[in-house]
Amino acid sequence: MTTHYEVHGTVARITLSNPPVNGLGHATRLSITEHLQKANADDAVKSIVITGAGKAFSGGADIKEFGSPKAMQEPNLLSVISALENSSKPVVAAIHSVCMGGGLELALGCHYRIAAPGCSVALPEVKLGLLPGAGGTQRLPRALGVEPALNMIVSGEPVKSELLAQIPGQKLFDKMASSAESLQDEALAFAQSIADTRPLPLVRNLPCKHPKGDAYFQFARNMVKGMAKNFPAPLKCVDAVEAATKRKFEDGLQFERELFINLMWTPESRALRHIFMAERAASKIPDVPADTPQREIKSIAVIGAGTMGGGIAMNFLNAGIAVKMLEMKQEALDRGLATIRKNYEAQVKKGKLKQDKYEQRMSLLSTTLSYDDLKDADMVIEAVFEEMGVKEKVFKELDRVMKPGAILASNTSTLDVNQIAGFTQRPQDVVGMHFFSPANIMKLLEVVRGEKTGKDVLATVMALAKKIRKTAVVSGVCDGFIGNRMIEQYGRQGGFLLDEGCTPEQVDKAAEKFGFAMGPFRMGDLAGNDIGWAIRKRRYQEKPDMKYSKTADLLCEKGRFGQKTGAGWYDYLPGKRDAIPSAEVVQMIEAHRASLGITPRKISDEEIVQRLVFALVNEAAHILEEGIANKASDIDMVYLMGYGFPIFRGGPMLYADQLGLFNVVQAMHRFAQNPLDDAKFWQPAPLLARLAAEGKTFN
Ligand code: T1G
Repeated sequence: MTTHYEVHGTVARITLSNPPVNGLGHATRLSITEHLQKANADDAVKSIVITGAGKAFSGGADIKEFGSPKAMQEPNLLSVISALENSSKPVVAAIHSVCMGGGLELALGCHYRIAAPGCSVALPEVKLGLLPGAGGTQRLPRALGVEPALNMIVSGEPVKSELLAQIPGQKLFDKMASSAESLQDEALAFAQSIADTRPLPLVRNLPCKHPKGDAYFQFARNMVKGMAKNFPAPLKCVDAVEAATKRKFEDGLQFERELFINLMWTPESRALRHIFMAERAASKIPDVPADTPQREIKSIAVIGAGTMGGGIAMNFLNAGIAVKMLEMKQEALDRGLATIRKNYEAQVKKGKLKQDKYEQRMSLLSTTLSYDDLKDADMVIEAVFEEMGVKEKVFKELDRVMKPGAILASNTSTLDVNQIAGFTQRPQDVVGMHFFSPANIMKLLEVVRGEKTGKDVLATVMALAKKIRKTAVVSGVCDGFIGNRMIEQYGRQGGFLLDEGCTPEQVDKAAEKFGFAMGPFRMGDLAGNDIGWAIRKRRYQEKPDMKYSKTADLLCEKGRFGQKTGAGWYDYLPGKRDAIPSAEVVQMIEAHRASLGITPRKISDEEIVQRLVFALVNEAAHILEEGIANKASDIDMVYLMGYGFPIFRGGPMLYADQLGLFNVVQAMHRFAQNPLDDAKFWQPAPLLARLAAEGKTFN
């Protein structure tokens, strides 16, 4: 049973018990109504308490049920709430820890609510591309007031229970418990005290008005329109709350239901729900059990105080973990320290970091020039120059000095982690931790699993990633791991598009209209075109038959590396980052086309986007079938968190699924006909071809 039932004197208590957060799945909903009936049928019972076991009152509807018939199977949440409202005996919700979404809606259907302080209260449905679908948009404005309710519903952000209780005139909480520990006893006593009070108060009967109705909602719409770009749900939240002030309760409820069901079917909601589950699934590694013992990490060493080393160190300082940073020369250490200070001071200036917190973090940071000082660290992360010879020297030193059981991690972005592990006598302790620049900002962390990397090392690193608030995705060892291997195909298509008739600006604008934070050429100018240049030079040696456009090389031969040299695919005014289309670059491209005898053609935005995105999808399908990535949703997380793929599209794999893999493969066959493209590359990866033929999806 997913709820417990017990009677204390004349009070029946129904306790939700559906770990991890008392999600209101069908079994729980059914069990609530059965126990409610039982309490109402028992003459000895005069009043009822409903509460949640474990770490939540309730985290809301069971997201795992979404899209399945179970989500709407009776008793659905509306029916459960209606049963609570119509109970002949008073029902008191005893709220603690987490009360979110359908959990709050359920509490609003009770006659009374008592809350413990410190409880996170939210209607976060908008973060899933939805709106509260079980009366929340109609009851919360009545209980809390229109404006505070609308703010909560449109933002989806949690508010502490004690703050809500202070809102003048609020009817959300009839009583605040003095503590979480005393909540249950106080709830029983409260339930006893109101047992004979009639009529039973119903939130639905409370008035719901706003003094400046139309003007206020117009203002609300204008505010929301700005932040809701690409997402339909926030504006629908305004519509639903406005309905609460203008329609009878039942009509408002019906209107809310229509809006909710429509939003449930939007691609944006599908994307946001996919991301919610994908982010949590990423930390689960198929062959590493959740209870795998972890190594204790109390102190970290970072090798290299450059941009990456400094950013990496900050992640751990922010999580309260001591860091010892090593460099070869004092001035490099001083520079690294100064950069960390500058980053923190900027946050303090913006009011994002308190001075005492800043000082506390800096107190956890120490530096050294000697490897011997690192011997007590529980883990070391190397962030030195991306060249195997340098890595070899570092890992041989680490193997010499680090204590047994220390984790030896490399921040390499493409090099072979197995080869790096081979420089040590302890390959089981070696793992890749590929941070994305800027390392203290970007959420993505690729955890690169070597052939011999220990399962406890993986479990430790994945847990540590959560602690430093990173989204960690496990990758196998290949050139470029997951993200950089895919972005290489994306960049290749960008080059071909220039050869065939596009300007950099046209390609970027098409990609940015699709929703990318930045198109391929603006991104190259930001990251530095010389990085890709170095990789291509390696490629020309390793894979001489791999086809590339020469435009990027021509650009680099002119020293146009991007913002850092004041010119790249675009021109830049000194000290400015605005990308200005460059006549010189356009002429360079045109001259190059002419030298190849290419007659430029008009290429549609649709073709540009399909070739860029399907290149990602096809390479990702190879990555999946090679076992480099464990699941398609991991690849979506890499691209969403590390490469600016539009959130509202859910990632390249979900986007392909939503388009239909059959259609993706059809387009690839068309691209393969183009003599200026790479027909070999556009052969669908076997996994993609099979899924498309079987009418299946990646996710
Ligand atoms: N349903 C099912 N599982 C859930 C869940 C939910 N609502 N919320 C969390 N989980 C799982 C999660 O997948 C993970 O599982 C575990 O719980 C711990 O989550 C009609 C339709 C509640 C604040 O949007 O914000 O109600 O990975 O790592 O950091 O209007 O989870 O362990 O297998 O996040 O302590 C609205 C979403 C639903 C709340 C806890 N509710 N959840 O945070 O743990 S829509 C939400 C959260 C709705 C009605 C509509 C957080 C949390 P696993 P976690 P946490």
